[in-house]
Amino acid sequence: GSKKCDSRGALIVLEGLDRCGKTSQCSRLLSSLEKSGHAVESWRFPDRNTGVGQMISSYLANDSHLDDRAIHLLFSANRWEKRSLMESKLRSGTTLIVDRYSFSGVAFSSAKGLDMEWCKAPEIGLLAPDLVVYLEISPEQAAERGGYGGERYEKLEFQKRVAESYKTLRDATWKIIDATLPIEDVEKQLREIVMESVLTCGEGKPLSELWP
Ligand code: Z5A
Repeated sequence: GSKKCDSRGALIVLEGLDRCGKTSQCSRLLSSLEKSGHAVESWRFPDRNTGVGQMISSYLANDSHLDDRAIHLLFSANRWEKRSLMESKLRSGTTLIVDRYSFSGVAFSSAKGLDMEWCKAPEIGLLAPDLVVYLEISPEQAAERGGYGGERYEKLEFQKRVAESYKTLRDATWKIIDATLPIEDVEKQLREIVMESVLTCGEGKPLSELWP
């Protein structure tokens, strides 16, 4: 018979447009999983705390200019510098809730006109999420939430192109939640989907790599 892997944590990724509510939902999910006794951490990309992350942060704040391909590779490198820690956390049983991942990398860079396959290439070999949840909202509705700051990508026209890229990128395994529902309703749907994935990983689902 086939040998089962050990129990491990789940790699949960939340994706969506700016203002879709990912950050709010990640923190709610974190506390609900903690309360039910799970080992869990919440992560986000870009991780602005690393050296690479600081370059990304200054680019997003329009304090520096970088070639489209160069910044794409920095976003990817920012995930590569966290890969081994990610793997050891998951193998030691910690579930990771991750706010943005490789799909953001591909969606935002291809929205600038870069070839999608070129964008996907540097992500090959990163850990594949066990679950991708897309919080769906139209760019117009997201803009109405206000709080678009001065960061580089926070413009309606660009967010429209990002939404189109996400449409091309997503596959049948993604779970889509209507992000315009009240926060509590989104939270409830999200928790149910996530618990299912946490359970499967606890039962020994093997880790895999991008792109499946
Ligand atoms: N980027 C990239 O290009 N390449 C990459 O590889 C990666 C990222 C990883 C910075 O990301 C930018 O980097 C990002 C993509 C690009 N650019 N954009 N756009 P970031 O993580 O620093 O920023 P962000 O994720 O885009 O935005 P955010 O500010 O963290 O937004 P959010 O997490 O989606 O939303 P929120 O803060 O939870 O909620 C937004 C507001 O809506 C807030 O006032 C909430 O109270 C409200 N809200 C939330 N939920 C609801 C509901 N259900 N109803 C009504 N109102 C709600």
